[in-house]
Amino acid sequence: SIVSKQYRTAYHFQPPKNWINDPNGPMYYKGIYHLFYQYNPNGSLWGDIIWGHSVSTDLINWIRLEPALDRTTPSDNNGCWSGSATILAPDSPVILYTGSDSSNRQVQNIAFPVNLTDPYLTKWTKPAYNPLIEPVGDLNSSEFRDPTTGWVGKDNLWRIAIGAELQGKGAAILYKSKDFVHWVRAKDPLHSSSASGMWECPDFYPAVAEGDGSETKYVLKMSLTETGMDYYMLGKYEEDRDAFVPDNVVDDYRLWARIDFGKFYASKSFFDPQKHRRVLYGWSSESDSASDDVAKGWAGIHTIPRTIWLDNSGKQLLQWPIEEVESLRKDEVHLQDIDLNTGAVFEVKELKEASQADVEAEFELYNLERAEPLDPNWLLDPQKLCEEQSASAPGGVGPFGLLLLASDDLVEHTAVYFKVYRSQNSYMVLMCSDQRRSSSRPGLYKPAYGGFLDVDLQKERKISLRTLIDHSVIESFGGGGRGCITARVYPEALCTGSTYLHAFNNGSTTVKISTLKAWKMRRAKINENISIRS
Ligand code: DQQ
Repeated sequence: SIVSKQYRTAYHFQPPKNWINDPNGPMYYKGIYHLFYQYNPNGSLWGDIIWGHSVSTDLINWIRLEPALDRTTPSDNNGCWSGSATILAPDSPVILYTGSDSSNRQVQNIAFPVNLTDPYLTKWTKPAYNPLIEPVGDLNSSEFRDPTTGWVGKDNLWRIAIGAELQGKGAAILYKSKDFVHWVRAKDPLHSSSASGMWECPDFYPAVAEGDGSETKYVLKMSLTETGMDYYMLGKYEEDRDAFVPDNVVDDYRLWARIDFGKFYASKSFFDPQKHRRVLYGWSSESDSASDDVAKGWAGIHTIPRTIWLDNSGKQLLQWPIEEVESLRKDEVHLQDIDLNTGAVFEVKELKEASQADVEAEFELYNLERAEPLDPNWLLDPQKLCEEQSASAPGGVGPFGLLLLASDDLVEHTAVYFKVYRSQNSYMVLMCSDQRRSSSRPGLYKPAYGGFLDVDLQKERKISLRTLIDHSVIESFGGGGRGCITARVYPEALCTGSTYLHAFNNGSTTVKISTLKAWKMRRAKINENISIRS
């Protein structure tokens, strides 16, 4: 079984021990970032869920506080589940969260900070009038949870959305309130769709735009229980009807845009007024077994916070690790103009510690003529395509990319790579993260993840890849943040030896690494101890 400390992260968020899942209630309040999270204080499997709480001034180094919400009342004694923070007025942050009540119904509760002069908002209190919202009428009491951050309409009423399944459809149910305490359900949901079942952890917000588009686009994000993945839609918010209207309506969730193609779920965002950006976190669960998690004494991490914004075309979101993570970089390696011919495996020898690193590579394509034709059916299942067209299978333009956390004999490695396909008059880029050879340990979940990226190769024949490597985490950003893949891996080499970084090309045309920069990453200070008590 896995007992090695080598799989713990050095700069990804996790508590000192035990189980964590969803990020909850992220906010910036009076100079401090707050992050709450689903936490089991009693072990490393899901259960007994309460809200852990940490604070930070840079979103990278975190101080652990006492849990903010515990299972103390009839409306939450079976669990303090996911929810959000809203800052109602300059001096009043509040939390809305789902309680699993004494009858295991999902109800919505409120909590307030006890002492607003405590900058860390250490202690929270729940009023006796909880729950605020109960699953009545056509609501299913086991499919009704995860309230969003509130927003105010032109009529000055507060609004929130709650994840649900209504008559077999995924839905974000809308509620309105004058005082944030008394809530009335709107006649229609903010949005619902028969393309999927239950929506967990909905998130709804105006997108921060790259250009200055005249019309504000809104984002509706949902987490699907049926796939364990996060999806989003871009669209309009019609305020008079209180409806989100997606730009594209489809009847199959496989056609929805994805926040991340990999092991990434229950993400949540907040607007950071200090840096004028929207910041997103996700939960990445383990890919080892439950008995491994018991042996390790911990399970679950949060991804590095990402800035998320709308690209110039208005058609997709882009994501990039927040700039603060770069403060951990040291020992820069800088390579330029390396041709990767067919079959090339090029070791980046200068990177001495490949298990805790940040790598940025840019691949230049000389020739697109050999790109293989795209079968449109593949668009529905890129993951299967990554399985079939593996990194070692010879191709036309690609597969090329990086081999990460590789053992010295290359028997263990995770391949993160691209392959270019021809589709009508343009090109489509497949991005894959293949974990199937990531470890020789038994009992691990080792899928190949993937998705298509919308990179305009006619304009610029370059594809970039950024990867954050942190022991058991490989978080990759393709095409400048057009596609993200988070993966969990447990190489034996991390425990028995060193790990290495290589670039490779198994396409039939040469690809050039125009630049490759890599850094060793310092350890961040994350939740090392409870050092603040109130
Ligand atoms: N996790 C929470 C729920 C949420 C689910 C319970 C998503 O509130 O729907 O821990 O991972």
